[in-house]
Formats: sequence, C-alpha cells, structure tokens
Amino acid sequence: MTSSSIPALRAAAAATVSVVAVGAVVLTAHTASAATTLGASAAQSGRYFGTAVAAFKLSDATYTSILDREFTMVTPENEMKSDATEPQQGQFSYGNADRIVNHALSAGMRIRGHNLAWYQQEPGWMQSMEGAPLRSALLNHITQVAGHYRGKIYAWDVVNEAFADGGSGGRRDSNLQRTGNDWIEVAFRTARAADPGAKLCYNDYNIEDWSAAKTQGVYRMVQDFKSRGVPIDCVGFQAHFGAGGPPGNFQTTLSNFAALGVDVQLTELDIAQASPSAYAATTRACLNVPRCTGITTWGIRDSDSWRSGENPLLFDGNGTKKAAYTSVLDALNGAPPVSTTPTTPTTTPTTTTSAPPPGACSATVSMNAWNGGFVATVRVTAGSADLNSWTVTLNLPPGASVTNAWNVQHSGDGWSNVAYNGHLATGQYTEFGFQATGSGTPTVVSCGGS
Ligand code: 9MR
Repeated sequence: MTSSSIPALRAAAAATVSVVAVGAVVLTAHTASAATTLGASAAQSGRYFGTAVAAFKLSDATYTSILDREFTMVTPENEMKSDATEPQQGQFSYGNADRIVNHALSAGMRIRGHNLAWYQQEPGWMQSMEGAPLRSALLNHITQVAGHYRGKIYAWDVVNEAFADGGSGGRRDSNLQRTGNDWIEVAFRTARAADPGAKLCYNDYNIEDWSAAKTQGVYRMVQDFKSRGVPIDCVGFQAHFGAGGPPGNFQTTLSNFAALGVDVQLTELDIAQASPSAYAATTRACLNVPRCTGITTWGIRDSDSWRSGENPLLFDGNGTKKAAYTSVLDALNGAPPVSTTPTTPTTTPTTTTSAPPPGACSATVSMNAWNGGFVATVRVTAGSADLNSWTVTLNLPPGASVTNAWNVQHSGDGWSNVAYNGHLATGQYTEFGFQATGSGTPTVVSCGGS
C-alpha cells in the first residue's frame, strides 16, 4: 500500500492549503504536525479513529466521502451479528458484511468484527435452543464466521454484553449463559483457533465507571482470564454517554484494565447533545492511557445514529462537522507525538533487531503467526538524532506475499514512513504493520533515516 492509497493522508495533504475567493493560495492555521482528519490525527500517536458503518449506506456519496476521508477503522453496525451471518442454522450469509469489509480494506481501513456471541440479535433458530446443542451451535458459528474473515479482522468483539446491569456484578441471564459459566472462555478459545491473527475483545456498556458493580465484575473476569491463560487481548468500552459525558473516573477504569495486560478501546462512542467538552474529556481519557489504542464513534452523522433524537455524533445530518468534531480533533492533535504503547502479541512473539547506525534508527519485528500467514508489527526507534523520515529494509521469508499494510508505504524491500509518522525525536518510536501469506519471520536488513 502506498501513502496515496490511504484516504486520511490524502485528505491531510490536500487540506494544508486552501484557495480563497480572490484566487490567492494561503496556508491554513494548522501547524506542520497538526493533522486535519480524525484518522490522521489519531495515527500521530499510533491510534485509530473508527466508526460504525451500515452496508446499505455505502451507496450514499456524502456518507462514504466522510467515511473515507476521516476514519481508519470500521465496525459493521449490524451485518456481522449472528442473525445476519447465520440466518438459518448452518447456512451462512456474508453479503452485507463482505460489502463493508471490502470497502474498508480497499480504502486502507481496518475492521473491528462485531460480534461473534451476543444474547441479542440471535437468529430465531438460536433463540429457541438451550444447553449442549446451543453450545455446539455457538462454537460452530464462531468457527465459521471468524474463519470466513480470517486474516482480515483487526479485533473481534468475541462476546458482547454478557454482564448484568445493576448491582450484582454478575453475569446476565441468557440462553448462552445457561449453557454453563465457562461459555465465554470457550468462545474466546474457539475464536483464537479460527483467526489467530485477530485481537480478541470483550465488549460491554456501562463499564466505564470504575465504582460500578458491573465494571468490577468484568474486571474480575478479565483478571481471571489473564491469570489462567484464556486468550483475551482487549476490552471494548462502548461509551454510550449521557449529556454529561464520561464518568470522572473513566481514565482510571481504562488504566486499571490496561494494567491487567489487555488493550482497551472506546468502541461505540456517542454523547447526548455532543457537548464539545464532554467529547474532549472522553478523547483525553483514552489518549492518557498508553494501551488505549483507538476510538470508534457509533455512526457518522447524527442522522445515522441509533439515538438520532439526541444528536450525539460528530457530524450533523448534512455531514457538516460539529463543534464536537473540532474538540476531538484538537485533543487528538494534542497527544504526545508517538505512542509508548507496546502492541499485544496474540501469539508468542519472536523478535529480530538491527543495530542502529549512529543518528539513524533501529527496527524490531514482532510476529503473530498462524498456519499459512502472519501479521508483522515493525517498531522503528530513532537513534541519537531526531528524524524527519525513515526507511526500513526488510527481508521477507521466501514465498511470503504481503496482502495488507498500515502506517507505512512500501516498495519492494523498502518500507518508509507516511506523512504522519516520519518525525521521530531521539529515542521515540512508531510502529507499522503488515499482513502476509506464507511462513517464517521477516528480518531487518537496515534502518535508515534523515
Ligand atoms: O446500532 C445498532 C442498531 O442499528 C440495532 O438496531 C441494534 C440492535 O440491537 O444494535 C445497535 O448497536 C448496538 C451494538 O450492536 C451493541 N451495543 C449497543 C448498540 C446500540 O444499541
């Protein structure tokens, strides 16, 4: 992938000048480092900015132009839920989900799969099942759907909304829960086997307040899973907020979960009336937590929202940026320039290192490999001088073929910065990644910069 195929970058480059009525070309007020789209500004600190997408809206030109310009992660709003993907038992239907996946991948965006197991939007046949037959049907569903999208999904919401509201801190009753309390961990293990390259997340609402019983219940589950080696990589905080925005301790919640060894993300953000200060506070809570890897709003325009009467999103019904948009963009541009977040390997990582020439850079490769493919994450660290650009030369394993790459442009063996991640102060790092078919580990030949 080249930088020109990344929409957020094209837009960022195009937006650095504007033509006024008299024909003069003037520079905007943005500084060289202030990106002008949500995706590009989030990428400056190694994060993504995403949105929920509905397949039937992809024919709406206003919708897709905002989508392609602003966002770097896509969550299908309804199209990957079990009633959509397995409407009859054993008969899978991927048309609408595929439309979203194909649009996102061809525009250089990544995908959050939503979801593999949820007590709501079960197809009719699943709603009427219980016990062992339901357990087996659920696991087959996970294997089939995660297998269909294997290699294309950044993160799966493996299990959605399994905890009870109110003060119990326990599980929500459902036919899935009644198959046995271990259903969640079995779902995660099954998803890992079906798509070893995807991060596996638990996703829920009303778990943003650290003092809430529901938050504590989910925290204890994640703590237990990590202590027993259940494969969980991330927790999604839906962040459907009222007009006041996030609870004051939201950042504490994010930090405490991250300290368990998982990434955290804001997965369905919307705020009643979209107060700019509430949006800014929410954004900063994520930016202040190194393992908060991205933010997704639950729709693009107010008219796209499931709570459209509350005008909770960043664009109005005409697709015009609201004040909340600017507050989020400014908060993202105020983040430290480079993330200090280590990525979470989903399998045992292997690492190769090159010695940095003085003043240039070093590069390390972390691998998440499965039978027949891998995702490589390459960390580029500036040496003894600040860099404005860098190029890493990699040797790919024989027969390996790159299918997708992000935060980088590449040609042959050379992998170079894109517009937003070339500048690295001494000792700072940035990361890019790519997915490939084949096996083996890429090796770093050199890292050069200027
Ligand atoms: O936005 C979704 C809406 O179009 C659906 O009708 C609804 C069905 O339950 O689901 C909405 O999305 C939900 C998401 O999947 C899970 N968290 C809560 C979201 C808002 O209800």
